[in-house]
Amino acid sequence: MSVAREDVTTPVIVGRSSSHFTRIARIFAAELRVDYSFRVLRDLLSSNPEDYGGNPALRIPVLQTPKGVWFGVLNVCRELRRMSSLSPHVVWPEDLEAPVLANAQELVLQAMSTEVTLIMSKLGGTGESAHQSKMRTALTNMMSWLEQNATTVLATLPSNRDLSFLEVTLFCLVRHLEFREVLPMTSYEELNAFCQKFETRASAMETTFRFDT
Ligand SMILES: N[C@@H](CCC(=O)N[C@@H](CS)C(=O)NCC(=O)O)C(=O)O
Repeated sequence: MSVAREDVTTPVIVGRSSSHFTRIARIFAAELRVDYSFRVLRDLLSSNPEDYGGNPALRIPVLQTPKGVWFGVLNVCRELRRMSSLSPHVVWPEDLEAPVLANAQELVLQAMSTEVTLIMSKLGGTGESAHQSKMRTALTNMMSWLEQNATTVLATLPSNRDLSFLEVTLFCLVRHLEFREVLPMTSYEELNAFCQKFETRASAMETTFRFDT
């Protein structure tokens, strides 16, 4: 189903229930109490930008609103914040001034992208190349860094925050690595403890990863 931009009165998130980038947007929408309809991208191998809400990068999530279309999860989350009638204290990437926080955000987003590349190359049907094996090493290194620094990261974030882009992305990354069986996560104790706490939020419970049917 394709939704023309002129017809959008309720915001539309284009994505997949199995996508970690999409889940970030949906968690933000739930936390910010922004209603939306969800348009599932059925074929991740489609080369038609229309299937991706018009995103020429052929990536999800995309947010369509009466104002326009938003590509990329950070843009989507920022627009959801502007649309919300609530005023929670949200910590954004540019607020992360301590190196441990800025580096954590960088590594979380990089790990998410590396994971996407590993999954997509598997979907493409090729065997593991030297570059893919390097990416797997990088992914493991990044997750070890995040495990070692998780306690400091969480203690350094502003204590009066309601929500942070860093925590939402970290949560979606860890749970997705498990869900897609890209990396066993049982030995990452600090990250698991963080996720167990984070997933008591209604926004996390409502957006559990699943494959769309
Ligand atoms: N920079 C984008 C990346 C989004 C992204 O990589 N999404 C994945 C799904 S989780 C995707 O669209 N993959 C399709 C592909 O790699 O071809 C963002 O911030 O939203």
